Amino acid sequence: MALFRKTIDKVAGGLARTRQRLVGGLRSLLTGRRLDEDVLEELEAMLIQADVGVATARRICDDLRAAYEQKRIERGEDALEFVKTELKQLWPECDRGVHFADTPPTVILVAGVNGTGKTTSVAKLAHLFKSEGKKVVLAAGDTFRAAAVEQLTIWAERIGVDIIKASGGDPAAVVFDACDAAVARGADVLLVDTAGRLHTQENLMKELEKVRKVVSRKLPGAPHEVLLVLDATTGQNAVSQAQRFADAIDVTGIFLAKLDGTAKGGIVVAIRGEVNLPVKFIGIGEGYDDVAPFDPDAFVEALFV
Ligand SMILES: Nc1nc2c(ncn2[C@@H]2O[C@H](COP(=O)(O)OP(=O)(O)OP(=O)(O)O)[C@@H](O)[C@H]2O)c(=O)[nH]1
Ligand SMILES: [Mg+2]
Repeated sequence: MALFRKTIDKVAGGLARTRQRLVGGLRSLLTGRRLDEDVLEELEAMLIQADVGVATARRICDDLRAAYEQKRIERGEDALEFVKTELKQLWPECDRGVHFADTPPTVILVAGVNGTGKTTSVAKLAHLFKSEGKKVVLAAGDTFRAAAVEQLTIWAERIGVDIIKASGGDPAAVVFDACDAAVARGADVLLVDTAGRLHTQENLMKELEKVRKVVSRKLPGAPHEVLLVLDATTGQNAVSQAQRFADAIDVTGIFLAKLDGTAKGGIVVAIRGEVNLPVKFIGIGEGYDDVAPFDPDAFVEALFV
């Protein structure tokens, strides 16, 4: 319970913008009002503006109208509590935990479009796993962008984890070496950073497949996770990126970065509604500690604190 509270407080900091806009807006709309059609319409618009998705916004409003007509709720203030409960119910039990290997190392590939926050998210995961007592090794699989290896090296030093870099420019070769190093060093987790790419860049998508193949040949069962990093500030774009990447490669989960940078944090809801992939982690700042496993209850509580 104390841990849950701590998570809520941490996530709440990162959700300040969304809370101010969405929950602040709902509060001032609903306080002292009856739930007439005008109010319901405005409420629906606010949910849509927060990017929860049109269908979900409509459904919440329909449920709210029904509850009002059946006198299950009466005051506008009760509607806020109702919305909160409805939001929590959007996520049935689903597979949000990390799939760890039975025999370490667990290999996690981190992929996504340019600039979404992949390298920072790798650092955050490294820190998170390290703080759980796991030995972490990073693979600098972005051999494309000049400063990428340097950027990851700085994170590795700050966090205090090993990093495997390449001499050449082939990410598959780096990952090949990194798998060996992870085994030799008794690592629990190998995190692989990759270069940014669009799902339409066929050669780069093939490169990613090659990396995956190398990993699976070296370590049967690997990669155990392929996390797609999405930038929450890009709104519905993030949703379509997720759909396209999921079609192109086997994504196992989403790391939703930069939630702190948007007032449209409802995108978490839209991803739930429109993409058949679990959000496993959220990024809520630029520091390596600005990360939390995604927990719907904690998320909604944090939104409404
Ligand atoms: N506010 C905020 N900024 C973030 C978050 N995650 C990443 N960033 C910032 O986003 C920018 C890009 O982050 P990177 O980790 O370099 O992104 P990337 O996907 O590795 O970029 P490429 O390798 O160039 O494709 C940096 O300025 C990060 O500090 C986050 O959760 N919140
Ligand atoms: Mg990067």
